Amino acid sequence: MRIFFSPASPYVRKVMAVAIELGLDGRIEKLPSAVSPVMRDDTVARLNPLGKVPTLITDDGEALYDSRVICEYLAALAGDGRILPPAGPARWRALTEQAMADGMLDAALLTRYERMLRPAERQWDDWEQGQLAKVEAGLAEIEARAPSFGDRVDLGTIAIVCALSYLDFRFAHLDWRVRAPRAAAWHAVLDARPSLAATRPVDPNKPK
Ligand SMILES: N[C@@H](CCC(=O)N[C@@H](CS)C(=O)NCC(=O)O)C(=O)O
Repeated sequence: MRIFFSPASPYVRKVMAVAIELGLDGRIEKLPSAVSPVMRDDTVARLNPLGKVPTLITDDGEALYDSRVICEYLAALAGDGRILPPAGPARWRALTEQAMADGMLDAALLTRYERMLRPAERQWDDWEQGQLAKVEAGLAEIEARAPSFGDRVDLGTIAIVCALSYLDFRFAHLDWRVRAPRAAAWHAVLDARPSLAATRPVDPNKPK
């Protein structure tokens, strides 16, 4: 399998962490990408009309996206029932937590694109505030749920770690730990797990 990859993408991180958990990472070759909402990467866009990463090319040559579909595909390939429980309340909980974490990321990313890509005179503060309100509400929900997470490792908790780490990576000024101390303690433990430690975000533009 091959995956269009970015070392900074939290969605790619989620997929790669899941692949490591499932023992499938060695079967996935990383392909470079240069995606952006204002400058499409034609190589990616030829396979995924949305022009986004992650996009996975299966051994059968099928292009799969987005990260949620890829994670479900990898779980099915591995015959896994732990990362994505096959049925029942554990499945709906993992999928809902993934949707919440990915939604926080969608909002954070829109904010970042607004600030990094839109010309300064066209930027809209209310837009940023609206998106960051989603991030904050998600953070409050994670803090409320944190005592129940325990040592559960599934698609929901992996997605949440990726979302919180992305805040560290691109929104350090939000200082989320101050408002979510229980989530912070939980995050520190799960983020040190090999699958997540090996996939921490890296800014491709910063010297190593
Ligand atoms: N819902 C998608 C989101 C993927 C996404 O937004 N990826 C970003 C990189 S972190 C991207 O490709 N951005 C380029 C664009 O928006 O055109 C997923 O879960 O895979």
